[in-house]
Amino acid sequence: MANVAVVGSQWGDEGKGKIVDWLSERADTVVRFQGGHNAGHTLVIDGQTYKLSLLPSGVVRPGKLSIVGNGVVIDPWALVEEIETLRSQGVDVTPERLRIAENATLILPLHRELDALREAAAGAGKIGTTKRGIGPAYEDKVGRRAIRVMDLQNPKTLKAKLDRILAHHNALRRGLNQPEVDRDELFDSLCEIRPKVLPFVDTVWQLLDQQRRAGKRILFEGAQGALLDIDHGTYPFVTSSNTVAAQAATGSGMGPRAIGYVLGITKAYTTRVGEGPFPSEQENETGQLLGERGREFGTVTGRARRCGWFDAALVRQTIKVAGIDGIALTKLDVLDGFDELKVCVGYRLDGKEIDHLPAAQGAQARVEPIYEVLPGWAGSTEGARSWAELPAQCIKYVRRLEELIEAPVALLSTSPKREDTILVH
Ligand code: 2SA
Ligand code: MG
Repeated sequence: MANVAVVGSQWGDEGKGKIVDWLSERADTVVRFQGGHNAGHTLVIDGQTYKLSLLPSGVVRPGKLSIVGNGVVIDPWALVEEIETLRSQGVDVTPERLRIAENATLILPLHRELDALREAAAGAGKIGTTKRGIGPAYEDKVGRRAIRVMDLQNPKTLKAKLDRILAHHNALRRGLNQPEVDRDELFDSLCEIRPKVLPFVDTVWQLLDQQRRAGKRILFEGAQGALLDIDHGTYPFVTSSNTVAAQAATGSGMGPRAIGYVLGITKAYTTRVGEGPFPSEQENETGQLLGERGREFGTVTGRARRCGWFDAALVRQTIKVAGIDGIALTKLDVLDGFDELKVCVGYRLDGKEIDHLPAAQGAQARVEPIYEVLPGWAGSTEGARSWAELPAQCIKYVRRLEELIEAPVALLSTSPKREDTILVH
């Protein structure tokens, strides 16, 4: 089996956690390569529910190596809390099982504060972030003043690095009428957390190279979705990292040929959390029904997700920019019992028909969806474990989606349970 990268093909929450877990059974190593604890992956294994934010899904399985790559932004306090919660659930998170890239960027409390302050001040212009400090931490990374995991290893140079980052942030905070951050206090709190982080730190690119040479199977676990990508998403209503599959290489310290297959996780309808355009959104009974039946609430923040019909035009687009080879179609059972199902196949913009979402913010807000109406199916698909168990109309729906998105369905998921997965040949 080739090394697989799993990415979301919509706005996140496509059900990646379950699929990654399903695939991790067949992998040796699971790697996170972007984002931070803004992700929320729910895993249900043997009736036990695990909620992961920062750690790779492989961490709950014995015998797998989990890696947090350089492309991830790490809040060390959130990291330690997640490790401790897992330990209390009986998962032994040891340095044999988990490695963290020395060159990953740290999220500091000042990043979280800035994220929340900006959102509060933005009024109608807010992004709807998870307020975890993700954006401000990536800004400092690109601004070349970030504190990185390896800086915890060297307290002597850490003070000078803190002076540098605080010169920037304290100026910003003065402008926002916020108290300045005290260098020594921040230094002390980082020194307090460091013994809990340092045992996991490693030269991850080298470790991954050794694994590759030894023929180990590596699974790259994306967070969020392609429409939240900083370059290709619905900018500025996006997250601050690249969420497409190419980032799996950069964000873990490997070349593009390390990835053999890109699996795009795709929900059979569409959801989005936070602000921003959503052409097929249903702010009506349909949207409400999808939300209730699909239990569409954020893993991390508990926010209700906006819901709408499947947008094939958008997924066709993300399949291209994310380099998706095939999709895993999830939550098909949520569509059980609808008389008819609408699928967005393109848009109308200023009287013209277009086949993709334009890049301009104003145009994205103005497009009107063009729908194709497909018959629904009677009966339940929940828990189906073979193609033969699906109603004929349901198979037709899936086949039509494949045509519209120009990619094959490789996996079908019919419930949150790991066993309820159909491999499509
Ligand atoms: P941020 O915090 O800077 O990354 O937010 C920027 C935008 O990215 C969206 N975003 C997400 N959308 C869906 N799911 C996400 N993760 C959690 C989950 C969300 C939760 O998987 O359940 O618990 O609410 C996620 N993370 C970021 C966010 O809504 C903004 O639109
Ligand atoms: Mg999620």
